[in-house]
This record gives sequence, C-alpha cells and structure tokens, in this order.
Amino acid sequence: MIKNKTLAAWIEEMKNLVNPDNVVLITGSEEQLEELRKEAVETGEMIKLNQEKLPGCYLHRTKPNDVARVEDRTFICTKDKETAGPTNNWCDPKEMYEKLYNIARDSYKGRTMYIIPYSMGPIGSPIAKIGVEVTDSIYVVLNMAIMTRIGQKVLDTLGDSNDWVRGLHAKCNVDPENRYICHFPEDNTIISVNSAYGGNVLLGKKCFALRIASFQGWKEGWMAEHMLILGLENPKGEVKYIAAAFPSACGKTNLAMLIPPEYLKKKGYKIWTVGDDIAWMKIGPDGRLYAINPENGFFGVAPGTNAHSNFNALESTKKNTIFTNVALNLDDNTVWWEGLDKNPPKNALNWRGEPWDYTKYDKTKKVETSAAHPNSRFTAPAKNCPCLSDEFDKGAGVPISAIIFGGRRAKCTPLVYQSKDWVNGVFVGSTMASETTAAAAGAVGVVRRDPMAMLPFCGYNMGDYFKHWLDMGEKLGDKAPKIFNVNWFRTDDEGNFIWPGFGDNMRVLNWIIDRCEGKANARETAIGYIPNAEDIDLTDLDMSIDTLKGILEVDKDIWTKEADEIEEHYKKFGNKLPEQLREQLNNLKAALK
Ligand code: GTP
Ligand code: SPV
Ligand code: MN
Repeated sequence: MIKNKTLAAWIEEMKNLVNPDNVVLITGSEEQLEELRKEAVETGEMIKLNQEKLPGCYLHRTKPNDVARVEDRTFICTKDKETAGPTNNWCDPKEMYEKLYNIARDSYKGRTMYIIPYSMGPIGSPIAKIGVEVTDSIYVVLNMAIMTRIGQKVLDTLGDSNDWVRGLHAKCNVDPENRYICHFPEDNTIISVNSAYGGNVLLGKKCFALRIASFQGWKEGWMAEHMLILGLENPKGEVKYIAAAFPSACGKTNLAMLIPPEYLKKKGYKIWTVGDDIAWMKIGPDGRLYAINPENGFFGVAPGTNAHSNFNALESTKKNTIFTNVALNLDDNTVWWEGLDKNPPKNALNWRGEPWDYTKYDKTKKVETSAAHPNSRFTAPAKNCPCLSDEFDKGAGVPISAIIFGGRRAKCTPLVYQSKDWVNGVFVGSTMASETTAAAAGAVGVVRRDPMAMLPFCGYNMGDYFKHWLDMGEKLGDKAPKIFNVNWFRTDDEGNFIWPGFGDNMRVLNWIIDRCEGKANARETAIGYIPNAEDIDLTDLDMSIDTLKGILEVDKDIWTKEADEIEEHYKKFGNKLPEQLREQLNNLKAALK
C-alpha cells in the first residue's frame, strides 16, 4: 500500500503516461520475487541455470545493440546549461520531459508496471537515501532486488517525506535511436527509455547513486563517488579503510576483494570488502570522513574473473546470481566467460545465444568472436562475498584513512605515488586519465581524462565539483584522508603488464597505509612522493628490483607532455576551474623544469 502522498500522486501520473495493463508493487517478499523469476523463465527473458551447481542462478541476454552504458545519450537536464557544465550532455528540462514523455507514452500497453521502492544504503542509515523506480522489466526488478534494499520496509521508513528520487524506466522497443538516459537533479528525477542494460536501467546505481547523489552531495555538503571501499586488517587486528576511484573496468571490484599474497596472509593480513563501485561519504561527529556503500550487491565484470584473479568475486556468483551476456555451456547448463578457466566449452551458446566455436576466437575481434561479451556482468548479492566486512550493513559507515585514484596508463604514471597534500591530491584526481574500456559504448584503448573516475557520472558542472572537493578538504582539515594515485597497468614493449597486479596490489596498499601512519619512506618528485624500490615489499615475487624501479620512475619528458595535456584539459572548465588547481599545474610545470 502506498500512503505517501507525493509518491501516490507521482505513480498516478506515471500510470496515466505509460498506460500499463497491470500494476504491481514490489514488496520484497521472496514469494513475489520467485513468481517473477518463474514468469521470466516462461517468457524466455531469463534462463534457469543448473540448480545443483548454481542454485538460484539465471542467465539473461540483452539485445546486441544494448550491452553497455551509452554516454552520448546520457543527459543532465538543469535549468541553466552551466549547471550541467562542459563535460555533460545538456538539454532544457522542459524540452527533454516532453521528448521523453512522447517516447514513453502508452509504452506499457500490454505490459505490467512494477513499482520498486528501494533504499541506497542500509535502511535508516543517516547517509542512506530512498528512491522509487517504476519499470516494465522483470529483469530490472530482479536485479534491483539484489543491488539495493527493496520493498515495504523502505516505504515504512520513507513515511510521508518528499525526500525520495523518482525513476521511470521504459524499455519501449529497445531502439538505440531513441535511447535516452536523463537526469533532472533539480527535481530528483531520472527517466531512462529504450534500454534494458545495467547501468542504463538499474536506476539506483549510476543514475541515482552517482549523478543525482553527486548533485545532492554538492548542495548538502557530502560526497558521492565512483569508489570501492575496503578494510585492511593488520596482524594486530587493526582495520584501516581505503576508498579508491578507478574508471569503469579498471579494477575496483578486484581490489575491493583482493586476497593478500601467501606470506602476508601467514602474518595475519586480511582484506574486508565494504563496497566495490560506489561510496557515499559524510563528515562524522569526530570530524573524519565516513563512507557507506549505498549498494547491496555487485554488478561486476565477468570476463577475467577466475579463482586466481578474484576468488571472492567468483564465490559471490555461485548462488542467487543473475548473469548478463555471458556464454551458456550446453553440456551442463552452466555459464562461461573468457578467463574463467582454460577449458572453453565445446558445446556452447555465445552471449548472443548463437552456437559458439571456440577455435574461431580472435583477440582483435572480441565482441564478434568471444563467448561472453567483454562487458558481460554478474549481479551477485553482497552477502555471498566471503570477505564481506562486518561494517557493510552498519549505517554509520567506516572512517577513511586513504583515498586512491588510478587508471590504465601503459606509460607515464608510476605504480604508486602520494600527493603532497589534499589540494595537490584534488589536482591529481582532477587530471586523472585512463585508456577506455568496454564498459561504455565507443572506442576501446584511447587515453581520455576522467577526473576522479567521475567523467560519465558527475551530475553537475565539473568545475564546481572540483571546488566541492577543495571545500571538503578545508572542512576536514588535518583529519582529511591522505590522497594517492596508482597504476597497475604499465606495459613493456610487447604490451605485457609489468606489475603482477591483483593480490599483489596488497604490497602497494601496505605502503599506502604505512605512509598514512608515518611509517614508510618515500622520495619527493615533481608529481609527489614516490616509494623507493626498497620500500615496496617484493617477498616471494618473481620481480627484480630494477623492474620495479622502472615502473616507479617519473620521466620528465613524458610528464612535461602530460602537463601540456593537463593544461588543454583544464581549458574546458573556463573560469569554473578553481584558482588553486591552476596554481597546482603551474607548480608541476615549475618542478619539471
Ligand atoms: P566497473 O564495474 O565497470 O566499474 O569495473 P571495475 O573497476 O570494478 O573493474 P574490475 O575489478 O571488474 O576489473 C576489470 C578488468 O580489469 C578485469 O578484466 C580484471 O581482470 C582487470 N584487472 C583488475 N585488476 C587488475 C590488476 O591489478 N592488474 C591487471 N593487469 N588487470 C586487472
Ligand atoms: C561501470 O560502468 O562503471 C559499471 C557498470 O559499474 S554500469 O552499472 O553499467 O555502469
Ligand atoms: Mn563502476
């Protein structure tokens, strides 16, 4: 029952617009969800997998034209264009509402409207917020039931408050020409039409928890970031928390769940996962920065996930998981993706549902010849994760000691460095760049500036966003987390990754935590503090100290070019670029001379 007046009125308005045959309120009960799974299996929307090997697991295939976020069709609709800023597509709200209403009008005819009340963050947490998504897709309902906290208890918590985010999703004909993912941050509203893929339609995720929430955080004095959150436990049992922002498909899920190398495990080091994609952070009563993970599950990249690279993620997918666009192994009705193991199934359907011939796999034509789509995903409940932090469900959040930025840079950026202070750290984040991946439609492997990994997700003017970061630093003062930058992706002349990555990234995390506690050495360079090769522990690792030195180097010529590119990048922001960041760039240039 919907008693909330603003919600009841909006539902009426949406019903009149999309004209559904039926309306179903999602209560969150297991019986209701099970009915929906059955229905989705009957219509072919989902395939029930081998229930002995993968209990509660299903496979779903999206249309081949609908496999990733579409940044060129994603809009921030604010009254003034300047509020959206130079990095977002903008449209006048009135015009966009009209366009979207025309697309969505009557599009639920013959379909059911599902109303999903959901909470981003543990229900009732002072950092959590509520949203309501209406959708005509069972797949969306079942994914939201994993990714967020849903149902009647959310409505009970909302009471008669008007502080909730409206979300309309209409699949329509999944027509890419009429696909729009639109945000109206001034009205707390999201409308998504003509898509049925993850980040475009699970409106609690990127649309609310980043684009709308970043705007709310700007207005209300907190932060919504594209960051994992992990706890690093040392042998004394002390846990320090780290938040890290990497662009899509650059290793957040992997880092959040990493398993330390054997020698560190033996000493008693552990990693606890709080979140793998999004962090909401507020200043706590003691003046430190506290983070919660607003999500309740992992929407992770499947390819490359295996028992060695990410054991905990793989474990998380063994029950009650929805797989999207992976391959179906017909021999035992299980799933497969590139990098799961070295035995590609002989009798399988690829992500399009066509017979797949593993002998024809061509690394240069991944989308065409691979079994699983490069951006295929698993939607797994967080509580499946063997290393889930005890703090995960606690609303107060965890105090953050270090913030890490990072991305894919084949050359240029060293394995790790520490910024000189908060302002310099904001400079590092604001100038971050990474080679593009399959997580968004478009060319793969092109270097692009992606400030704080938020380029596709910042719901307002990025110049104001940088200013907000600087303001937060001022409020935090000496309680501010230390800011670092990492790059796991330096390559040699043959294009092979030099750093082993994955679990071995723990060696870098240890240096980072030691720096926060004033226990580790570093040398000052033009870009910040870099560890001496001896400061990174290489125990049991087949890597020479010279190789490590190579990826810790700051090449003056490359960085001089980088500084020029940063200057170009900064021009976009015009007079919205905070003066302090311009000074930072001048300092860098002077230091490189
Ligand atoms: P989104 O869910 O899109 O935000 O991605 P993410 O940042 O969580 O990335 P994820 O952890 O899923 O990793 C993406 C890809 O990067 C996978 O193919 C991983 O195998 C690979 N990867 C992750 N960590 C490392 C690493 O330390 N080194 C190398 N070489 N590859 C890595
Ligand atoms: C990302 O692309 O950063 C993701 C996947 O986490 S999506 O939900 O599609 O945005
Ligand atoms: Mn992400």
